[in-house]
Amino acid sequence: MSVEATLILVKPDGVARGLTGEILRRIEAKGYTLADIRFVNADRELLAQHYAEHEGKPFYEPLLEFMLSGPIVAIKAEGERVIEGFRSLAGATDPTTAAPGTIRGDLGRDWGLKVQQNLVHGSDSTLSAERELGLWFA
Ligand code: IDP
Ligand code: MG
Repeated sequence: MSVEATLILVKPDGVARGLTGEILRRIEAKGYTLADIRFVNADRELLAQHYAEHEGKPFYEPLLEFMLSGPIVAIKAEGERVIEGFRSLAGATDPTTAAPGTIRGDLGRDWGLKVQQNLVHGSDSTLSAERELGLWFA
């Protein structure tokens, strides 16, 4: 096993709903270390780089609008296998069907909007984690 670092974002819906503390609590309760944390009002350029893989998809523009709609809390978390571990804590992308016990499953739901407002982002690989940490903790 190796100690990894991952990028976690509390998206604008999570911050607006006052769930930042609950999400941090779950990360810490799992035993991961909070290595860095910052409040970010992201600009379009940062978000376009962050979500480059989704450019051209139907939900891309609404996703950027959503991510621009309010402050985001960016977290660098560390621990053994934290990348897949946090993805597991977060749950499936669609909060309606995300498993109970996960952040999205317990706290998220479908609000009938164009974008799935699913509270959190977590890097999905070591390559993504390095790239994304470089963007948000430049
Ligand atoms: P992930 O956040 O679980 O890794 P991705 O497929 O990387 O999911 O999508 C990035 C974000 O785009 C999702 O978290 C969600 O907010 C939004 N999204 C993904 N798929 C859809 C969709 O089919 N409709 C609306 N929004 C979506
Ligand atoms: Mg993703």
